[in-house]
Amino acid sequence: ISSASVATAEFDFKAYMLEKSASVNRALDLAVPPQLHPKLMHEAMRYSLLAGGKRLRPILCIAACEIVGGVQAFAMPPACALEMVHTMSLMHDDLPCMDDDDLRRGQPSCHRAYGEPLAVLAADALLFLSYRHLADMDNYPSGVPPALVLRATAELSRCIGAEGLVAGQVMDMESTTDDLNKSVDIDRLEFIHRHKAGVLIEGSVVIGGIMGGGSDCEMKRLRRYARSFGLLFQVVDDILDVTKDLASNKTTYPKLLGMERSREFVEELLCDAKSHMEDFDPMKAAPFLQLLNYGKMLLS
Ligand code: GRG
Repeated sequence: ISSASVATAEFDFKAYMLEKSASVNRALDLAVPPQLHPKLMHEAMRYSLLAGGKRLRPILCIAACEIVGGVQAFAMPPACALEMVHTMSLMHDDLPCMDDDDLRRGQPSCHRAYGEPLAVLAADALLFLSYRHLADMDNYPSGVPPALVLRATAELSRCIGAEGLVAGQVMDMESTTDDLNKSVDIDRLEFIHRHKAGVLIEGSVVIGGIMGGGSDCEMKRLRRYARSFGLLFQVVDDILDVTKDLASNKTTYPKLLGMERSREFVEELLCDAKSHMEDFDPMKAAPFLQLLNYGKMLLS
């Protein structure tokens, strides 16, 4: 038995996720003060940001900082910034001009609770707050080099804009059609998944690695892990949608590849992601390995 499997078996994943998400929630609560004017806008920002959610991106960011030898406090401001960006992207995604969703994280979506104009503006405000929070050196313990924050800022911008989230969303919108002759092919579906979900997951891991002072070699391994994990996360989601009959006219991996090949693809991504964790300290790699197991467990 390898030391990695011993460490993974001994690691209490549930307790880890609960403890990390509680720290992230405390930091997010402080990051958006409730009493500022305009009051309703701040209320809407907090309504969406503090509504729950797994806090996957901030936790990946903190875990990546720790795996390369950094401490949680170095990664907390970018971790919060990542969750703000993720939340604002969900707020925009829920709008009537996009997915028109009534519910998000178990409560009425922001535009349902506060109206469309305020939901747009509260999401915009969260996007800019994310950069302010990331760039403000007062949010870091002393000794964090501003150059790392600058690198993290560049990485975040790359993930969000025309090469990242927004590109994935545009491609997804262009691909949503009832016309069966205009079906989405596998390359296009992979592009959408990698950009809509994958890039922010990759950014979370990479930004954590940057804040922890990871070496070039460590950063390469972290990025590769995150790329495979990000796609795995979406293929698992596709399989679950089809299994639970939620996919309707959505193009999914099982629709294009069949269920068996999609499950094999999940295995391949899992093996690949695992291989990039091999040279890290097994105790610190345990959350990354357990997240992969968790993804696979959802399918069993
Ligand atoms: C960034 C300016 C800007 C605009 C956003 C609308 C849009 C452009 C992008 C949409 C991106 C989107 C909705 C991607 C889906 C991402 C995803 C996998 C959501 C589910 O993530 P979980 O499972 O959710 O981590 P919780 O609620 O747990 O955080």
